[in-house]
Amino acid sequence: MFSVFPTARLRPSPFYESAVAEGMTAASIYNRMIMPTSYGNREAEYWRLINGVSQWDVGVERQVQLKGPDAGKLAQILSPRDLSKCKVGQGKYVPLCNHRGTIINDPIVLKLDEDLYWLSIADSDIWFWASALAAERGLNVEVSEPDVSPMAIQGPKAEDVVAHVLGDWVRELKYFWFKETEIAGIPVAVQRSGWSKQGGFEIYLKDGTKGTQLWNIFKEAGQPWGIGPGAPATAERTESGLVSVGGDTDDMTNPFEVRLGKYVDLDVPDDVVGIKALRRIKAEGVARHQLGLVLEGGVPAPLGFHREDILHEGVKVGMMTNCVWSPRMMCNIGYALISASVPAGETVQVMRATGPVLAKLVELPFL
Ligand code: THG
Repeated sequence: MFSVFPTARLRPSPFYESAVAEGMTAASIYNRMIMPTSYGNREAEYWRLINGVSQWDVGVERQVQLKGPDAGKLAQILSPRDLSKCKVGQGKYVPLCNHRGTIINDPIVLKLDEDLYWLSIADSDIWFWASALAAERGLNVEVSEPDVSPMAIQGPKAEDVVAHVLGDWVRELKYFWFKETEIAGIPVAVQRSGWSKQGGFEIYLKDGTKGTQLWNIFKEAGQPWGIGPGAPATAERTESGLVSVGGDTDDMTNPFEVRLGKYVDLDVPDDVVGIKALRRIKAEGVARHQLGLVLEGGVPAPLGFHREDILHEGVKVGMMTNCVWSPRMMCNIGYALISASVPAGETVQVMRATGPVLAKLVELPFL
């Protein structure tokens, strides 16, 4: 048992008190914030996400706001995905890369207005990166981290809950599109999105003093559908093939290696960071690729702090970046980042802490 030592450096989410009140038992650190990861029964939380509706404190998904006449220009400079046709009210998933074409983050870019964008970021300091690039390129844009914190409502019954709170119009919202509105006077943006493949919405709270109030509105509204607390679920996201940048990637990984090539448009302008490297990588072909691993053994054996080596015919060909028990497949599954010369269908050895384990390579997603 441990508790969090509060410091001004480790920022609580506006939903932190609700998470504690709900009985949070485990947490991780993400964007220098506390991210709840369990409420004591991961298996029950998983099935609630698969069959019902789950409420997540994902306030750690910070927004990097670009505001001003050059906001769109900066958004495109940061994004190797073409944003020229992105409409106000639309979001797009974008792998951000550095000048070597290495993935440094994978935000959802939200276009709130012609001169206003949010990058809803994964776990790295894009605020520094964006403000440095804006200054270096002489752009007229203000880069900031606004008081905006997402809460996710995920699962097959999420739409009913969100429609109950906001009205049936949310049922018409297209994937990654969003709308700014109010809930009991609380300013929010509501988007069809979330880090699961079970469907759902994210409610971006625009007033950090209202976290508990907003949490309780959805908690109460969701009772008829059996809503309960949960968190981004490693088992579900792995089954679904979602990438966790920083976990499944290392400091050399490009988007093509981890199945994100479809979010790269090679004909974006030359001033887009990393695009020249990405064109070269695409032309040369990748050295590694990401596949699924189905491991032998009937006992849950998650990955700890370290990635584990993968051997093929006795030779190290890469690493397992993620491993989790799949309650639907009834086995341990994981991701391999391995030499592109080793295809799906092959059997490999994963060098686990407890000894070598055989695993079969498969295409992603698993389900
Ligand atoms: N929501 C918001 N911000 C976020 C995340 C989120 N920031 C951090 C992190 N998650 C960013 N990473 C992802 C990764 C995958 C997806 C979204 C954010 C995702 N991908 C789908 C897929 O891969 O199948 C769809 C992508 C597409 O087709 O455009 O949803 O969850 N606010």
